[in-house]
Amino acid sequence: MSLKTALLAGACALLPSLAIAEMMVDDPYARAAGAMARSGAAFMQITNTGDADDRLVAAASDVAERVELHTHIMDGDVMRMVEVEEGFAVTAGETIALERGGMHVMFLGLTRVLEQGDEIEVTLTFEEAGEMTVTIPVDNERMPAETGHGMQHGHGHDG
Ligand SMILES: [Cu+2]
Repeated sequence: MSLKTALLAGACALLPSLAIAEMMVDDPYARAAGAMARSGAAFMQITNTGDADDRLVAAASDVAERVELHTHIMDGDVMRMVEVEEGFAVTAGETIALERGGMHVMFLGLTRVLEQGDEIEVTLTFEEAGEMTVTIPVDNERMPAETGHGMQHGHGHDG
């Protein structure tokens, strides 16, 4: 792992045959519930376009005192959100959806109001692909995706 990390950091461009994880982020947005909100969340699709399995292990942003990776679990009849210490697996060639009611990037202790139309920066850390900073628009008006691949008909979250 340390050798591979060193290679990725230093010379992956020179070693095209090395198995690498490359991440693409689609359709990101962030939201907070109102101007008084102490917390918020970010949602997006993450695709591993490389040929090595990878894992989102951390996220960071200056908009919050703490940024965690969360998901929702059913606790009896109640849906609860919990931190996922081990992060979210993103298998080679797969796309994972961070969405309402599922996996998300959690902002705890907002340092500023997330206004509609603002842009925030979030740095995602992947085990193999390393750090990636994403600019994410704030969209407090966006409705949860309830049809299609939503939770109701979903295939579960394998994160
Ligand atoms: Cu959360």
